[in-house]
Amino acid sequence: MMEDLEAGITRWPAELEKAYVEAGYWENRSLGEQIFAVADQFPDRIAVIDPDTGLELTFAQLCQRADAAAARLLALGFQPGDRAIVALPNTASFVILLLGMLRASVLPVLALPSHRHFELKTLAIASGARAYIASDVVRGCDHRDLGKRLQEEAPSLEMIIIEGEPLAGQIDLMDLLAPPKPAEIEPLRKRFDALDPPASQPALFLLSGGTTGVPKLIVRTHNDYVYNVKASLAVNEFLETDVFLAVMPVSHNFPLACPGVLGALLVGAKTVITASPNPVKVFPIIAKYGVTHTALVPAVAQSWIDYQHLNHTKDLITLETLQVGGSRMPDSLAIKVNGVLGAHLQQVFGMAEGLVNMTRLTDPEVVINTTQGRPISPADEVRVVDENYKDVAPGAEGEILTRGPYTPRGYFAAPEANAKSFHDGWYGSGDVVHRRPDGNLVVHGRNKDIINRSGEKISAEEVESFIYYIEGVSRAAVVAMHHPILHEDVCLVVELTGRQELTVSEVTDHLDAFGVARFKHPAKIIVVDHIPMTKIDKIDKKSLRDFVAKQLS
Ligand code: AMP
Ligand code: DBH
Repeated sequence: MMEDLEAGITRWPAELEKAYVEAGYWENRSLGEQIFAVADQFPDRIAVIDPDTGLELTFAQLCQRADAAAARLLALGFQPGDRAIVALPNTASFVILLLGMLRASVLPVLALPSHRHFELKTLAIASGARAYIASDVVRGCDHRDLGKRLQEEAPSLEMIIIEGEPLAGQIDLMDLLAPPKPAEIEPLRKRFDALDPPASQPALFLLSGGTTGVPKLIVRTHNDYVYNVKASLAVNEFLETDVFLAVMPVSHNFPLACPGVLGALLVGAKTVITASPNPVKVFPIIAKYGVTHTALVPAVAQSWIDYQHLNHTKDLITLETLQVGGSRMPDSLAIKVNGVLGAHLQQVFGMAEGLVNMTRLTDPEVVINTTQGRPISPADEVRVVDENYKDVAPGAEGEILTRGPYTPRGYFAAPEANAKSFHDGWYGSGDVVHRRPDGNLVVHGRNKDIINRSGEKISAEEVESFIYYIEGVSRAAVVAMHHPILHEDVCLVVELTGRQELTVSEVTDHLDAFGVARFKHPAKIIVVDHIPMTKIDKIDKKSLRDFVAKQLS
């Protein structure tokens, strides 16, 4: 129920909430209601295309299915405010389900299909989710069995909802998402219009790629999330005649809401949603549907550039704007985007916690190629501070702090994490930046113990905690190492006692047994006599990273 959630949410100060409404940042209209209003304007336009299944839905059909899904969710026993973990790959089903959940005020906890037992169990416990919603088999992982196992350990998970072929006792997602009978359409519409939630309520939960072992959930309210999307739309210059390609996992804030799928829905434009970013598969899709905009991580942008450079396809003629973000885009890669892909680059430095920075399409080339942009809203506040939270001199490097109308004031029900990451209402992402006189930010690195593996954030501490269970490991440190494609990958440095060796495959088996997502597994292990320590007896990650870089060069 909604009331139960409130205790876990840190709200903005009341006077600021009022100011955000008065300034028009917060419209007091829910996300679902706004998408339905757009659909009423353009009922016959195509809203979603899923080239992998061939499904195409107009705005009217999408909304009808969403209302039908909402009714079926309530019939299953869900109540407004209940949570369900959604770990679907990129399919049209995701979009129908998301809108259906918005209509029923059942809150999606947006997880990844690559998450495994460990992540999902912790998420289920942290969110109190009543259901796990996934595809039957994704890249060799059977989510039906995974769901069964999860239910044993996370008692809140009453329902497993599966796209494909569910096991006995599990619910078929297709039954949930099927179109309503014609006679049901109007009554369903009336019913869920009447249940439209206040925009101050949570719309969904995003995951933070946090620094601690505990997954951090970010509650995004209708008011703040709609504004996130609309401010992104304006800066991305995405229009109703454009076509958005969702090809990075849409559970991520970037392809979902910056402006992403939700942006396309809110302007009445087409979304093409597909699972593989492989250029061999995706380039023909771009050509077929006339894709104009998409959002990628640098590693995927690199693969597109390499492919196009070799093949000189004519597939990208309609592509106008390529957003790249999630991890630092090397300047040397940025420079190639326009020449090779024929699209304008927009660098995006954002976070599920809120603040989104973008370069502007009208910026000089040098700004677009060498900076990560500036805040998308005039109400975003950014400070660059030293280790004592004092502002650094203009232009100097420091850690970024931010607050604003779409940057929540705390994680969900996580006082300890909040004490670390929020300072007097300012969110500290741990990114080290400098701000240029023109306001653009350049990301130099980070003061947080994560590995950014092609946009997926991995907590070093989390991985280390599992390594200590391996027999003979007396000290373990996980650090980033350079990877030519992913830019960063996971390296494990260990001190061993009573054994000489530790192999990658042993560690992988070990982490698999704990159900840790594969993308977090170390790709390289270095055995040392002594892991360097700081004066206060903590692992010296900085010198360890330098050591690893030297070892591998
Ligand atoms: P999360 O909090 O999991 O949403 O991840 C957000 C983090 O991703 C930021 O705090 C940055 O560390 C990183 N990030 C996102 N975009 C960029 C970018 N364009 N350049 C460098 N780092 C980025
Ligand atoms: O990495 C991210 O989380 C991210 C990247 C770009 C993000 O949340 C965003 C834009 O909004």
